[in-house]
Amino acid sequence: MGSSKYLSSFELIDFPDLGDSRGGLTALEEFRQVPFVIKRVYYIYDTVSSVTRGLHAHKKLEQLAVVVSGSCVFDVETREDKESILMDSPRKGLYLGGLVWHSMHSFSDDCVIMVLASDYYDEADYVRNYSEFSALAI
Ligand code: T46
Repeated sequence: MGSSKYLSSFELIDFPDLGDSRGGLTALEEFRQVPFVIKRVYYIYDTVSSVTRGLHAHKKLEQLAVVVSGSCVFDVETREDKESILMDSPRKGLYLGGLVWHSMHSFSDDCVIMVLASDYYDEADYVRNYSEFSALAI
């Protein structure tokens, strides 16, 4: 085990399906499906399939990313784990807790990513340099 002072974990969460014959419905509630207080919601759309976004970690921010339409791949990395996760359902959420290096790519044309975040936007919380991430993750 390392001694980083930062939370550093990711987890794929399956949401309950509340849909019926009329269509799908998924609900996200604070401290139920979402393991933190939601202070901000943003969404990414009109994506370009050949572009890679992200390529950073956060120091303290917790986030839950939901691909509400289409699909894309999240590459996620902590000191201990590294995975490529295909996000292709509005019933899946990817929890990103703190120091998780992540990037998103292979966007479908209809991809829309909705992200719930535990804090307001703060550029000082971003770690945009991989060497800095590696040093903080120790
Ligand atoms: C993340 C991944 C999953 C704001 O001003 N407010 C905001 O709430 C956000 C999210 C971004 N911005 C500004 C900062 C940049 O000037 O919007 C611009 C684009 O942001 P960025 O290049 O960081 O976008 P992505 O897609 O690389 O990363 C985003 C989030 O920023 C990031 O926190 O974890 O999505």
